[in-house]
Amino acid sequence: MDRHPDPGLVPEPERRALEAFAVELAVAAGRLVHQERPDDLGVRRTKTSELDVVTLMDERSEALLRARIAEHRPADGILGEEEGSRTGSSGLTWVLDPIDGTVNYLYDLPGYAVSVAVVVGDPGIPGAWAPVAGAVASPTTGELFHARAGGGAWRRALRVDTHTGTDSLGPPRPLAVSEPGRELGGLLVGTGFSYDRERRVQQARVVADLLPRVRDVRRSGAAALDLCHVAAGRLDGYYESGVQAWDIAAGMLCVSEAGGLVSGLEEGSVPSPSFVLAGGRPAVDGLREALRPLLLVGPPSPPGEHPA
Ligand code: LIP
Repeated sequence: MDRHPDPGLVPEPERRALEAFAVELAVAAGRLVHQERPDDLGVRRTKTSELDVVTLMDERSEALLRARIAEHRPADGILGEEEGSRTGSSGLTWVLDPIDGTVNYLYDLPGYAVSVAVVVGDPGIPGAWAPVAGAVASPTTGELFHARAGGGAWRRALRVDTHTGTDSLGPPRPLAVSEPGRELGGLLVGTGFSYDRERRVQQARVVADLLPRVRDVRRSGAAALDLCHVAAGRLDGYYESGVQAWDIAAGMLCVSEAGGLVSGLEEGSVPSPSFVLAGGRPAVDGLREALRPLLLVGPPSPPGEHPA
């Protein structure tokens, strides 16, 4: 297997067509989850922990995305957050987060999105895949972010007309990461917390150390949007442990096409469920230097016990 797949091997006209299809998919699913959210939305089931919830609309959104991909691109594989993977024969796989920010959505908070990416390689293995094109639709804030490898990253106004059920997209505006330098004190940093309570103990310890040293910390609840906000220069950096390929595939392409860097904890490493770090290069360097010693220490002592 190619451990370093190159999205540039997909011809530019095909990349452009894939980006347009990713946009179409994200907008359609974004409209569905925005317009058809039931007032009495509840939790249908839980996954990795009792905090990791699935709603009816996560399932409906993924079903819509899968049906359209099967209809228009039957040879492509699919990896979706709710229904898992289907192998394809084209070498391309669609990586779908039908609602990123599900807990926001459950509580009717606006910070959720539909994230759609198409990648080369195996999205189940960190470092064995790379995004070719992607789109993130944020229907409540009326924004669409999209990118293709080598084609730049873009933001467009997204208006969903709830009466007619039609969407309109504004003109594309280019995205560029911020350039605040590497000094922590000047950085507005996004992060997120796991559904695993044990992992949150370490995440709380890390953020407690970082918070007094940076400009401030934001926790939006949706990694795809955090990455798009980095791409748009609205956050100087973002880090999180515990995110999956479907959370980050489209957003990380937006960051890299906006002139930024997305990596793992070590310099030159790839993002993985254990860690993702994004921003302009100086901000990433500054954050890595601060976070590395915090993340490489052992697990915290259980409550009541004190380390020597
Ligand atoms: C969410 C991520 C977020 C993280 C949440 C959760 P979901 O994904 O986007 O960054 O902090 O714990 O993993 O479950 O809403 O698709």
